[in-house]
Amino acid sequence: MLTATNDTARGPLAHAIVDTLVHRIGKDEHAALPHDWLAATILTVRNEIIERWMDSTRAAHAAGAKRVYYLSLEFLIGRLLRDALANLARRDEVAEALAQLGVALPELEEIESDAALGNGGLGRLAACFMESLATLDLPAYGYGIRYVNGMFRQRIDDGWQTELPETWLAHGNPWEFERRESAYFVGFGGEVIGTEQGVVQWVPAEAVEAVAVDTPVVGWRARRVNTLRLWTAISLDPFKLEAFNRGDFQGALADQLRAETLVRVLYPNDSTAAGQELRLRQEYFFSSASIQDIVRRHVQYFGDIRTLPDKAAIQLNDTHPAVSVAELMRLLIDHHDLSFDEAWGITQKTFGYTNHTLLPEALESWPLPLFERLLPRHMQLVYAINARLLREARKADGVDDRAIAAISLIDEGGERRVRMANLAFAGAHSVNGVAALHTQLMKSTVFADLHRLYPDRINNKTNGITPRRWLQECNPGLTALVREAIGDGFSDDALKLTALVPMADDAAFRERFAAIKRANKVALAHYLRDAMGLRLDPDAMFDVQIKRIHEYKRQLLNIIETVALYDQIRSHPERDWVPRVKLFAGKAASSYHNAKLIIKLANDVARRVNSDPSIDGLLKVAFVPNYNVSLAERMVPAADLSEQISTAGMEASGTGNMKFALNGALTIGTLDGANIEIKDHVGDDHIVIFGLTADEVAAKRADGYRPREVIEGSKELSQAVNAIASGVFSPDDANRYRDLMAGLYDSDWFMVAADFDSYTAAQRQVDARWADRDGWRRSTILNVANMGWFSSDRTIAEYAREIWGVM
Ligand code: T68
Repeated sequence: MLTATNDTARGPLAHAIVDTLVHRIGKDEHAALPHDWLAATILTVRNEIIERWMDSTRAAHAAGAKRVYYLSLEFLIGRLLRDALANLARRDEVAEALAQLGVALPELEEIESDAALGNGGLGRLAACFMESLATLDLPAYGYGIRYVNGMFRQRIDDGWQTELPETWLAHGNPWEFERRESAYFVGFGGEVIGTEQGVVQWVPAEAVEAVAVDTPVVGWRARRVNTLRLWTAISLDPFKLEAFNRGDFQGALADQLRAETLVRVLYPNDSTAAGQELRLRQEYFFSSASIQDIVRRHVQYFGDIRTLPDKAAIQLNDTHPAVSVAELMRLLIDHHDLSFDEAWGITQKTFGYTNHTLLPEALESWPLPLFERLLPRHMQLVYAINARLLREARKADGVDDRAIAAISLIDEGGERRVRMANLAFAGAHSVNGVAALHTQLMKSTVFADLHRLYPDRINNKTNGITPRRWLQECNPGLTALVREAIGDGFSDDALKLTALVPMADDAAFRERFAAIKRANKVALAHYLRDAMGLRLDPDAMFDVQIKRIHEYKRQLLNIIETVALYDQIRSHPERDWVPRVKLFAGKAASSYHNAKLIIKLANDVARRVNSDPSIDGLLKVAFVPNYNVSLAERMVPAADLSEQISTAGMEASGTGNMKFALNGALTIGTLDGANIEIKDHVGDDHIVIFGLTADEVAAKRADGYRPREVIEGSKELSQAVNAIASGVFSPDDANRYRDLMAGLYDSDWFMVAADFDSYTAAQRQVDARWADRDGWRRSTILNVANMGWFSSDRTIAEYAREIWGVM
């Protein structure tokens, strides 16, 4: 902290912050700790946001506007203060006021905890979308769960991942507003009874109360402030006095415990369906509360539930909220007395569904007995929807029994299960993929039969990222340079970044661009020195792979290539090697054995390589612990090379790929997900592509791929794999990687061996480009210039026009 200044130098904002500190936090300036200053600052800034917020809500109401509802079990929003100040254009002013109080704003920003209510790309996409919705002045609500513990904190102990609970609420959360008045009952279990009037009634065996907790989301230039409404759970009868008096202390608190458990923790699996009862309970809890809230608001504002699709667009972020389809049907039929057909028409017109993966293990399906026990009324409705769907299917040409089985909401192969993707598809008028290739593959694989039946339903909305957080806030140096070169227009319309194209040929601009990249690398190097004792040369190439650890993302390919490179450097020290720093970061799902082993391998390789004096520091390897949004904000601006090397056909889109390119890194990548569209925008000469295409991967798998032959046919690859397998990097446990490497020989589902030679060649091409300093800078400037299309403003505008009908 700076030293405090005297009272006379203080302006009104400084006085307001002190006033908040005293009257809201209950501390005086001398007793205040950094977290007290942070809370006082947020509460002061919040006042301005609240006024915009109420204006936004009133304006939407007065206009009778259609609202967008984004239902997502994950919102990976990260820190909020810097984002809010930037979008309010108040950062300098607040920094100045705090300086008058002897407090440094950057230090406060640094201690704000990350709201990590998401696993990875899917949750971060939801956060970017919320910001773009507000920026485009669209009335929208995000709906999710206020997890007490978000994504776990990762510690690396002796190279192994340890998971610790993330306590993001430890210092309270000054951004949120609890709305006790917006509360709904959510039932579970019990039975369905038919009354004499033919009315169906669900009598749940248990119920919790969902209570809304609202966070304002500020759009760029504070044009609009929308609401992120996260549900928390309380028990209806929190403390059973009668049980307590009997001495049954646990019984007295049992209901409360059950309610708290519902919202206790985010499931930390990405790309895998969780499959436990608690997960289905979470999904239904937040879906039911959200749908009840939407229906209540609609009826209150517009009177007639039949006009719901004109006034509400509900987007399902993956299948996690898909039970909402059945929940809306239930409310329309059982509570609003609509016929099944009328209810179905309204439901389909209201919902859109976004798919984020084709991986079979990620496609949610629930054992039918579990679904029926927990949600008996919804089970009946799923059967009724299915009957209607299959009736329609049988009427269509060329639909045979195999197609019927694939279309059905019930998977009958083995233990019967409810297929949530099919339910979401059937219940929505729009089903979208998140990049062009992914959408094509949806049509030809997972949804092929549904697509034949409803050929207009699947559409593409290529993902985007918000350029506020992912350029302006995380990379102020580059932002200032761009502003100086082309004016400020790009900050309202990212497509205007193309005005930078001619600057790529301007030698003086290239120098300044390179100096900013270097400064970002120096800053990251200092951070990593303090955080983990690493010493990095900022003039080496920073080669970065940061994302969830998953076999399909192929961190293993990168590590094996690193081992091969290490070997080459040792064998040929006389060659002109490009100094490289290989940085990895990412979390592994706690139950994902191979992913955890890959983290250990990265750390084992790092230890060996970094302590080998014979390579003279030409190669450094590091695994940076606890990857999260804040760490990404540091690493992305400092990267030279962006590793986007998934097995083609497996990464639906990727969004990290966009963040790096926008910040002036060159991409090495496969023709997968949005990499393909990035290549189309930045130009073939300004990206390094390698490896099999999605079609080639599929063909190879179908033809009986024999990785053993591939490995044995490549000297470099077999040497690297055998070194790892035989314990060169794990002398303390020589067998540690034996099975992992054997898996490459025997099956290699992710085509690591098949793509290895092509990847190595691409890496040497990267080295050659790096050696041409002007060429490298030209390419990376052209990346920045041509990445404007990947703004989430463009993505949201497409959703708004083509799916939601609100623009
Ligand atoms: C990601 N999916 C895709 N899933 O993998 C990525 N899954 O290609 C894409 O860019 C991104 O979505 C945004 O569209 C995920 O992040 C999960 O996190 C997840 C969580 C729970 C269950 C299944």
